[in-house]
Amino acid sequence: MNYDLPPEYNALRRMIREFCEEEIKPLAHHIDESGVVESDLLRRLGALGFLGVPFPREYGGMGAGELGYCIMMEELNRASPSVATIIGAHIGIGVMSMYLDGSKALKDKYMPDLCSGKMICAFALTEPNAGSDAAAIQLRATLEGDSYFLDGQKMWITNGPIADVINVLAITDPSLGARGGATVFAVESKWEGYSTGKPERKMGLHGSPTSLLNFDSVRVPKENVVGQIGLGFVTFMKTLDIGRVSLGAATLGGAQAALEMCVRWARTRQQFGRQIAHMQSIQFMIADMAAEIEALRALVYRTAWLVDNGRPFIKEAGMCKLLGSETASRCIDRAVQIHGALGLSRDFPLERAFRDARISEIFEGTNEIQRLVIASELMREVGVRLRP
Ligand code: COS
Repeated sequence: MNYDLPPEYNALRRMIREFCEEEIKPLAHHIDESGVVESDLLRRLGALGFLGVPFPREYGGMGAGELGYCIMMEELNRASPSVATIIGAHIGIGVMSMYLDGSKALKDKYMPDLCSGKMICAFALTEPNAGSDAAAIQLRATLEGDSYFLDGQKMWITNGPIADVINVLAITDPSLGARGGATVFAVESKWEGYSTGKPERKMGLHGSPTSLLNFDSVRVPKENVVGQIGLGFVTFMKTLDIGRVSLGAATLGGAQAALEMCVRWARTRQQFGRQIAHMQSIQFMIADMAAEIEALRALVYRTAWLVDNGRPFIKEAGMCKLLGSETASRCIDRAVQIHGALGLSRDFPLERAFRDARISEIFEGTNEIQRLVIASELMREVGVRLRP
C-alpha cells in the first residue's frame, strides 16, 4: 500500500485510509441510496485538515502539494466516489482557481474557511451553450462603480446546491470574447440575485450534488475578482489542467478497489470444483487490470511530481484523465464480469462503482477534449498550432 513513496506520504495515506475505512466506506451504499453526503462528514474532513491538503499552511492548508492531494483523492475514491467528487470539485478546481491566481487579500479572506470546511467551494464554467467549447460562455459581468453585476446561467455545476463560494467565469469585455475578455469572480451563495436549480438526477455519483446556477444581477465587489481582469479563461484552463491530475488519481483508487475485490473473489468463489483463481480466463482479466493500474499509478505520481516541481505537465495531465477514466471503466467492467450476477446486484458495491465511474470520461473535459489537448501539446512542441 505504500508504493515506495517517501514516508511522509505513506503517513498521509495511512491517516486518510483509516478515516475512509471507518467513517466513509460504511456509508457509501447509504450515500448512493439517499443521494446525500451529510455536511457533518465534510466538516469532520475539514477539521482533520483534509480539505486543504495541497495548499500551503499560510492559507490554512496541510502543505502536502499535488502528490499528497492525489493520494487523498485515490483513497477517497476507493471508499466513495460521491464523497471524492464533492471534495475534488471543492479543492481541485474550486479553491485551486483562487489559489493559483487570486490576490493575497482574497486568499486570506476565503482560504482558511475553505480549507477548514467552514465553507464549500465550486467552480463554475459550463453553461447551456458552453461545455467542451469553454470559450463560448455568455454569462456577463458589467462594471458599475466599484462593483460588477453578474447576469446569466451556469449548469452542471458540481457542489452547486451546497457551495458557499463559487468561482465563476464571466465575460467582462464582449468585444474580446472569452479568450481575452473573461474574468473570474468569487461569488458568495448568500448574495442577492444568486439561486440554484434543483439537483440533477444522475446515473451515478448520487451523493455528489450538481445543479444549475442562476445569476440575476448579482453584485460582486471588485475585491472579489480572482486574478486579472480579462485573464480568467487562462486561470480556468490552468485550473482544469491541475484538476485532471487528481481526477486521474481518483480513477486510480476506483480501479484499485475493483482489482482488490476481484482478487478476493477469485480466492473464495468455487466453480467446477475449484477456486475460480485457477481459471486462465479469470487470471488474464486480473493480470490485465493489475498491469493497467500499475501503469496509471506511475503516470499519476510522476505527473503530480511535475506539478510540485514546477515542470510543464499539461500533456501528462490530459493523459492522467484520459487513461485513468478509461482504465477505471475497463477494470470495473471486468470486475462485474468476474463477479457474475453478484456484480449486477444493487446490494454489492460493483453495480454502484460501474455507474459512478462512467462520468469520469465526461466531466472536467471529455476524453475527446483530453485527446485534443495531448495532440495540441505534441504538435506545439514541433511548432504546429492546432485549433479545435
Ligand atoms: N494553460 C494556460 N493557458 C492556456 C491553456 C492552458 N492549459 N489553454 C489555453 N490557454 C490560454 C492561452 O493563453 C491561449 O492563448 P495562446 O495559446 O494563443 O497564447 C488562450 O488561453 C486560448 O486558448 P485556446 O485558443 O487553445 O482555447 P480554445 O478555445 O481553443 O479551447 C480547449 C481549447 C478545447 C482545450 C478548451 O476549451 C477546453 O479545455 N475545453 C474543455 C473545457 C472543460 O473541461 N469543460 C468541462 C467543464 S468544467 S468542470
